[in-house]
Amino acid sequence: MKTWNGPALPQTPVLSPVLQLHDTASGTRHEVLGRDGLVRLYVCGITPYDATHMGHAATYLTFDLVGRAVRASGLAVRFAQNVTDVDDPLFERADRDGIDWRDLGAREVQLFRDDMTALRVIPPDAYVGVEESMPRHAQRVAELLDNGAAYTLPVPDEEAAEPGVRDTYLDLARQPSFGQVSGWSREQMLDVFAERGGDPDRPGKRDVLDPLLWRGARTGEPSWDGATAGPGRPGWHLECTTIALDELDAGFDVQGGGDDLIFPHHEMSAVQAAALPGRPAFAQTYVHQAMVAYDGHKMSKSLGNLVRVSDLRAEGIDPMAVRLVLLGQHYRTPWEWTSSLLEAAQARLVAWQEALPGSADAELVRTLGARLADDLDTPAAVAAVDAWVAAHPAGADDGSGHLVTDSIDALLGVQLRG
Ligand code: 5CA
Ligand code: ZN
Repeated sequence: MKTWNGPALPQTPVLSPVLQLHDTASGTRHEVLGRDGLVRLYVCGITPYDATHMGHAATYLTFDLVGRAVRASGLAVRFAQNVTDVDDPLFERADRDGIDWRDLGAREVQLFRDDMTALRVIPPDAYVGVEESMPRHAQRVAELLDNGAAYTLPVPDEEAAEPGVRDTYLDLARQPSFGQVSGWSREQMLDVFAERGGDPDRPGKRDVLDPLLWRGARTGEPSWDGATAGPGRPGWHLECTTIALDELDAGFDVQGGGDDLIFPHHEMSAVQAAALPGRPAFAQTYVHQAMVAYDGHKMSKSLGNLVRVSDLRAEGIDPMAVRLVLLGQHYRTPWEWTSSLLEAAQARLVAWQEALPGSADAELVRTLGARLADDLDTPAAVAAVDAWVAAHPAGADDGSGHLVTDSIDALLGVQLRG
């Protein structure tokens, strides 16, 4: 898929320390060192049936900062992201609104691109939708069936689009690595499996938690040629298994998303990779953004308690103020969006712009790099700039250059100079 236009990235001559990130799977910190100077980053993309809200924005900003911190430590980044453009929520919303699901997806993906551009989020190198990558998903299912890692169940006659169609599941009992990403107990898994897209009540499954790899064609639902698996469409987790391995290769560095993806999505994406021939390793580090709430609940498209990036843009709110709200929060601490946070960020942006630091204070730049490398401690980085701005009153310009503004731009993604 087409991505979006990336922001210009100023060069900052001051090298930051190696990025350290909290890994969900081990519960410890990992150094993001990459291989041969390259860090491979996969971030789960949107399901495009409604507009980007602040929860999404927080998640994509967090991984934008991962990319910026990695670059600041002197390494290169290869960044891949999927788009869940074939899934039930899209079909349901399109039905409700009487529009074609492809048109709905295309419209919302375009809005996402515009939101990401406005927020100065660096685009992925590979932005891959499910429909455009369909044969690759079917191929993975064939491989899992061939090596005995998967099994099929007949689709009930009253649902089947044609006689003989089958659903395909991964047989978790054969996968010793199951559970290693989340570290959750079976009880915890069962608690959320159904509400997060699982089908524990499907008769005939060997284990109620077995993830759906391929959904056999149903009457009234779009379907594609699944070779050995028959007509149908891929299960959600398979989408990210396939795209991450194809675009980044085994053992890539970071898998990212919101913490609502820890289980089942990231757990299943990883175990499905481990079940493939050659048992390719999945991610080395799993990084999760805490949930952003609004009106006392997780901000979510399904609940409808949304603050949309596009609505704020339409109201004329400077996207850099939105970015500053997000930077003021640590990614691993849940928080709630409020209008007073936005007002404070707008005031901060004005203060930073008015100080217009025309300076090459390398010490501040070193501090910013160090705070970011410290598991993305953005609140501390923002506080360091605040302190610097307070010590350099409006108009102060020591004439030594633009290292400070360039670094705030490169490291935090906040553009202060027009
Ligand atoms: N398409 C899948 C991933 S493959 C998906 O989860 N799409 S999504 O549109 O529902 O969410 C996109 C990203 O935003 C995911 O990483 C999700 O974890 C994150 N996200 C969703 N709601 C919130 C929220 N309230 N706070 C923080 N992150 C959120
Ligand atoms: Zn995903």
